[in-house]
Amino acid sequence: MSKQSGRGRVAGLPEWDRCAVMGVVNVTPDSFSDGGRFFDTTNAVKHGLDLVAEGADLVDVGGESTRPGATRVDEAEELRRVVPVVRGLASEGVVVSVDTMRASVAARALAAGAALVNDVSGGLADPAMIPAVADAGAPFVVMHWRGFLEGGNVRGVYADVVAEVVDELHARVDAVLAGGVSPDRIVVDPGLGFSKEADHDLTLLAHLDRLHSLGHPLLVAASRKRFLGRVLAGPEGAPPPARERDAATAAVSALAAQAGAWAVRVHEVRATADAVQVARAVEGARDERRTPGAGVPDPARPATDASGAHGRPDAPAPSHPPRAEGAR
Ligand code: PMM
Repeated sequence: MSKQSGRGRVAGLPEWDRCAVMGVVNVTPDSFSDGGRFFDTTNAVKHGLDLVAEGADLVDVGGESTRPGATRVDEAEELRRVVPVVRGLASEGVVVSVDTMRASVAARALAAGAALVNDVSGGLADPAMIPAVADAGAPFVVMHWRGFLEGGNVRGVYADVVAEVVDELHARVDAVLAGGVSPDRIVVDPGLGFSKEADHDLTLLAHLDRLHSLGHPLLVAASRKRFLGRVLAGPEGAPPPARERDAATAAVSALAAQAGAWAVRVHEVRATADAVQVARAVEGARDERRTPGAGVPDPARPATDASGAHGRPDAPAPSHPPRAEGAR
């Protein structure tokens, strides 16, 4: 099996014929790379629709910044930020993911039409999260997390970052399964930048195959993160600001797609949509050589729709919209 076709699928979501693109809508005043830009419902919904038009297959809506040192937003405020945006996007047929550590927010977002719960704490921050996801029959992203980041990166000490992240994720997946979430609805994520230094992030990216050993589809969320700033700055230089890391992000998207990631989570969608499309075409050419007649994928071919508790039969055709000749 090729690496790309080994990316797996998630029950309850559409099935894409390549690495999926998850666009980010942060409905926050303080997220590290786009805080404040989409802080009201109308702007946030419009931004989500723009991301879909640029090639996002699903849109991740979050109302709480996870940057180090951020103070937690209270539950009522998180609900106020997230639920109307989820409802607005879902009503337009967008496949919506909700980025939250709170069970109550996850449940209300699912009721408003979200199809996936993305919890950066992997169910650790709120003991009610796993039962809520299990009750709803929703797909669940389990990210590697060692706790809230107040007080510096004290938890970011590893003897072998790959082995420890894999082991700790394994334990979380076991807990999620024990809590009743169905195995075919679990996605794992190494949690780049969370209690990790730049070298840890790079080492994890170099060993995505080891994360595949967990046996669940893999989400890679490198977008604009600090380690990319470090790479671009070189040993002595000053890192470029977060919003100047999109080309580097797209490079990671291509690498992740090539390594068999199920999806990549990004702020700037267009370049990543191109990156995963190219990765798919290269994979198709490799398959064609192995199996004459298999062919390069037709970019206009819509992805297969999957059925399931949270499948959205009205989801937009996930292949990226054809771009006008000479548009860029
Ligand atoms: N990173 C951020 C937020 N949500 N979700 C997942 N699954 N994985 C991540 O690495 C992740 C995430 C960081 O915040 P941002 O939205 O400002 O990039």
